[in-house]
Amino acid sequence: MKSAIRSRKGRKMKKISRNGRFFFLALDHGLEHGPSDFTETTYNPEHIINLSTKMKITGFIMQKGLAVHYSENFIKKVPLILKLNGKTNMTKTEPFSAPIASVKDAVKLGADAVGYTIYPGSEHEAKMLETAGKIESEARDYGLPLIIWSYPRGKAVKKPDSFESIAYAARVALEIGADITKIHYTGNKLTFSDIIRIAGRCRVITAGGRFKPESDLLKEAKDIMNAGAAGMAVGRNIWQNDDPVGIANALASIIFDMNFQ
Ligand code: FBP
Repeated sequence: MKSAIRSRKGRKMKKISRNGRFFFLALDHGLEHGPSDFTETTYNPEHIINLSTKMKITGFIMQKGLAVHYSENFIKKVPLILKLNGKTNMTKTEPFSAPIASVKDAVKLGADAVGYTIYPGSEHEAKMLETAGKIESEARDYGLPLIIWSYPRGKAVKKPDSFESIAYAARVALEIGADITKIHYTGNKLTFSDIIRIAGRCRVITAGGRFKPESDLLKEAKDIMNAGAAGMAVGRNIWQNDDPVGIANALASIIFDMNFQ
């Protein structure tokens, strides 16, 4: 127990948090979904990357390619969270997120944390868990926090959005040793607070999901934080908004400034 607590403290969480909470901008969709998520304005990654420095975020999630090509635009102003694996949505086979960057790459690129996706329930779960285990050890050696995207998926997972599936996925992230897990919101404050308890000392943040009206997004953010979440990581609902900085900072006010019971 003691050594687990020590190693957890060894991770440099401060750089990616404010008031103990997290708010990350996600822009790894170019790989995950392709250009269909973007518009003529956002096709060029530089547009959002440059705006990120005006957002009250505590981390910017991207794949290695964007970090390699654009880090000079934001590094030292916005903490980098390097996503170490990914997949396209062109294949319709059992989900597998392939490693495309290493913890060493993250260190060389000046990252402040690393992110890794697992799909609990997939036929390829074993491979993803094995790599997650190695990444957890390496990230700990470098003092880098590990964020696990834990999305239950695959043909064996009949109800990926159910309480049971999401709770199990969150717990898997704790068992791997993740500092933070990024999961989908259940849509219900009460069940979500149970999930947060099930994840224990692994902090829980949520993905933004498909674009939704601002009022729905802000209400959801309040509910998620009220349930006891540690923050959010949002992509499309920020950069598909006509005012990405405005909506990001409205979310930041909820995440960082509001008191939740
Ligand atoms: P959003 O906030 O846009 O939902 O992004 C969250 C995210 O997890 C991204 O990090 C990732 O690129 C994408 O969703 C994966 O989407 P999918 O659910 O289609 O696999």
